[in-house]
Amino acid sequence: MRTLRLILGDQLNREISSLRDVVLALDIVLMVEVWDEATYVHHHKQKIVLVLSAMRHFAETLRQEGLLVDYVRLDDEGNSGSFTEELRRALSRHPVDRILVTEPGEWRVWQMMQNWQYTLGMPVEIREDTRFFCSHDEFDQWAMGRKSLRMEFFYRQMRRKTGWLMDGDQPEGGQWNYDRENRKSLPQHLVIPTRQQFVPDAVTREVISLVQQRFSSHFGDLEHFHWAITRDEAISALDHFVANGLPLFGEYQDSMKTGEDFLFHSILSPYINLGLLHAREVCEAALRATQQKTAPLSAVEGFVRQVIGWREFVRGVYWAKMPSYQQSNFFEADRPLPAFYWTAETDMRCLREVITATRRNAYAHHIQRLMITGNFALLSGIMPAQVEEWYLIVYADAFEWVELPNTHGMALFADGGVLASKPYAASGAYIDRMSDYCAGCFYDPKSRSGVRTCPFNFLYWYFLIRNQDRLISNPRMALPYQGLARMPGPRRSEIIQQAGDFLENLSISYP
Ligand code: FAD
Ligand code: DLZ
Ligand code: SF4
Repeated sequence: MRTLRLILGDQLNREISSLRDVVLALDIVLMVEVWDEATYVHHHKQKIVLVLSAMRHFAETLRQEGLLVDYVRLDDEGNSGSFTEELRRALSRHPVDRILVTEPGEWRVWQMMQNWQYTLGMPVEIREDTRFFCSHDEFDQWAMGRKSLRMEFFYRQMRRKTGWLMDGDQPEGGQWNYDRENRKSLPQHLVIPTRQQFVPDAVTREVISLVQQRFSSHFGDLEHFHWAITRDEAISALDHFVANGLPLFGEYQDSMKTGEDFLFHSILSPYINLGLLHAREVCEAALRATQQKTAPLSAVEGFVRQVIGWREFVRGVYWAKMPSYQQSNFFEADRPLPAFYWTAETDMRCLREVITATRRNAYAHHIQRLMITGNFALLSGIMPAQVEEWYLIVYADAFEWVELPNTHGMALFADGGVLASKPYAASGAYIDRMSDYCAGCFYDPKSRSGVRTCPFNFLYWYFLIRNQDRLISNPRMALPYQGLARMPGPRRSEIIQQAGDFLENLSISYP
């Protein structure tokens, strides 16, 4: 039997299930660069370069192994622009008996695949994506009958399953989670590791000029393209992180600093999501650091939790709840996304710094995504669909299965608490404590009235006032609502006035 094996742009791993049992010199491996995938949202230019160049390099490694690879480039004559039509064209080039593919990461593509057998008139086998620790069935079984889904309990199941950081049935060191030790603000003179930068080779340079020509209107700079493109480079990035970032990863995970775009974060998410690195090998590298005593248990536990906890958990929620998941809008947020999310032109320094870095790197670290751009969108009542589209566009690691639950559920609480137990809402005081942004800002996080009052402060209280009926019964919101109850009436009115004036101007600025 001759098989046409389609490999998608985020399935760039030799262990991918669709390449299992591949027959050399008989089966055809098909990889296609298609316009639809580059434009279903207008991805950051660096993301398009990363995906296309990594695809081209991966195809070459398969060829070197002796596999028959049929590779369609974006600017090849006759390229139809879609997965379905490229499969149809490939079938006319290759007489085969069936099509084989690994399930996609995104619901949108899954729906497309459901029609292939019928529209292409060819048997289609869709295999499970075995790169994840938890299958869809296993997640559904874990979720069944639970009143609420909480990452912490799911994570413990994953720890038991992998046996990582376990002492029999108990967590190593006596605690499941060392998050309490992970909330330090950054000492001023701490030396921060430099990001490992990869120099674009000839293939990447060719893709860069293609993207400059064809996607010039997309968001983002290309001058600072330093991503790893091959598996070897990605392994080097992993080693660099384990040696330099991991030891202090936990302690300063929630910190933010002007001009330091990466701090102690791994910058590995695009590689794991594309398949250049396997989540298992990333965790194993971190675990070796505890054995070799080059990183403390708290840092390694914190890192492993992100990968086998959060990453697997959000994927589970996505597939368990789609497609209705993205329809909810718990706060009935209806404000358009402000223009400064694209231009970075705002006097709010925290937002300006994060959005500028996002444009430069196609990256922001978690706390910037959650507590700066996400927090502002939550407090201001920006439409979930527009915020979600922004997050899907601007980051190199953005794929809907991981972006949507993080944005819709974690940052915006638009799912009403499916994913998080309370909204991550914070005032300027939090940002002032965790960053140095406020020091150079036009606004003052301590001021209560006047033009320099930090917008995060009145927006925070206005958010609580506006959503009191929705949130007051949440036990985790008891403290903020006690604070609001103590607020004198005139102060409350002042906040409503300040927030109203500010938000009115914000809407006007939408392009
Ligand atoms: P590190 O801080 O070094 O963490 C290590 C690894 O853990 C990451 O590489 C990633 O694989 C995993 N991880 C950490 N946190 C999460 C999380 N919350 N969900 C899933 N995996 C996690 N991550 C994406 O991969 N793609 C996205 O599109 C994406 N969108 C996000 C949108 C919002 C609003 C928020 C709040 C978070 C989003 N995240 C997303 C999660 C997280 O912010 C990124 O994974 C992380 O910042 C990537 O940088 P890093 O590799 O340096 O991560
Ligand atoms: C993100 C992306 C882009 C920009 N281009 C392609 C492409 O040309 N060909 C391809 O196979 N995949 C691409 N991708 C990744 C896909 O969007 C991704 O595989 C699906 O969203 C499924 O998760
Ligand atoms: Fe952001 Fe307010 Fe601080 Fe300015 S003062 S950086 S707006 S939190």
